[in-house]
Amino acid sequence: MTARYPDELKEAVEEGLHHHFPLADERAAPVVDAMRYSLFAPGKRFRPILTLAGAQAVGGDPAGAMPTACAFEFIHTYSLIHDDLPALDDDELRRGQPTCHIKFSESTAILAGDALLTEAFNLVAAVQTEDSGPAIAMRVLVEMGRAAGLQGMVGGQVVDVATEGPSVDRTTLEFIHHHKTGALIRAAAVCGAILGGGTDKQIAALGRYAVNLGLAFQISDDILDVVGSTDTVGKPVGSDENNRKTTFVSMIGVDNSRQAARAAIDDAMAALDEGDLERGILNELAEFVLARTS
Ligand code: GRG
Repeated sequence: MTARYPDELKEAVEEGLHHHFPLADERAAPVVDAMRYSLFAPGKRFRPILTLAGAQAVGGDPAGAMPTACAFEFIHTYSLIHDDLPALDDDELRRGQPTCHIKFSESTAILAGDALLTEAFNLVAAVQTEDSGPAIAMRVLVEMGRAAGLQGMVGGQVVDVATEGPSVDRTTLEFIHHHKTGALIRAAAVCGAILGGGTDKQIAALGRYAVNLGLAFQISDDILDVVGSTDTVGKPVGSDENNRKTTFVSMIGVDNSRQAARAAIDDAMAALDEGDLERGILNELAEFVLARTS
């Protein structure tokens, strides 16, 4: 199956990232270079696209959500940089190029990640507040903070690190996925709907869509680690097995994993109908997740 990817939104995000890249004193150049290197490496821009699509799905203007969309990509890039560090996954290839600490140094990579995370919140607090007003921007900041911190990505990473080696049960695996990957994906979509002026019902429905999309995204990542190629994925495949990690594939096999991803996508699409949301791009993203090769 060849799924269409929303390239027009991806291009808009690329422009947005250049536009909203933070200004810095030239003495910070070594870290700024590392931030640029990782941020402008070829990524799918999945989370910021979801923010723009979320705004559009509730009838809002996607352009009005661009600062927040970019902030989500800053946070995502920080997580990749830090996750690749020797103290965590110790990876040497990301987005088809040497990881940040290999290209620069460990200390530079740590600071580049720290700066991207912090600048994400600055961007929303300053620029999005100016565009959307303090009440809306504050709602975005709360969602973003929850998704990035202990109740989300960092919390999921803690459990992931703590359970390395021994096999984990399905409940624990789903906890890790929902927090480590799903929380940011959910928040990216929900913030788009908030910025687009969605109703509470629409925002909740979009949240359910994105939780399921995030689960399917992670299951497909597990599948790609077994059946994908390093060239298209842009990072080493087979690493889950080499690191003896429990994944959906190691737990239930490739075919059942594909079925689990399909079931999650079916639930995601049902949520869209429930919330009277425009399917358009959200449908494309769901089809992409099922068919992805990168
Ligand atoms: C808090 C340090 C820290 C880490 C959090 C999210 C995370 C844990 C680490 C990121 C690394 C990782 C392999 C996460 C699993 C989720 C995932 C599939 C990430 C890759 O996202 P894509 O496919 O990547 O959207 P691109 O490069 O396209 O943006």
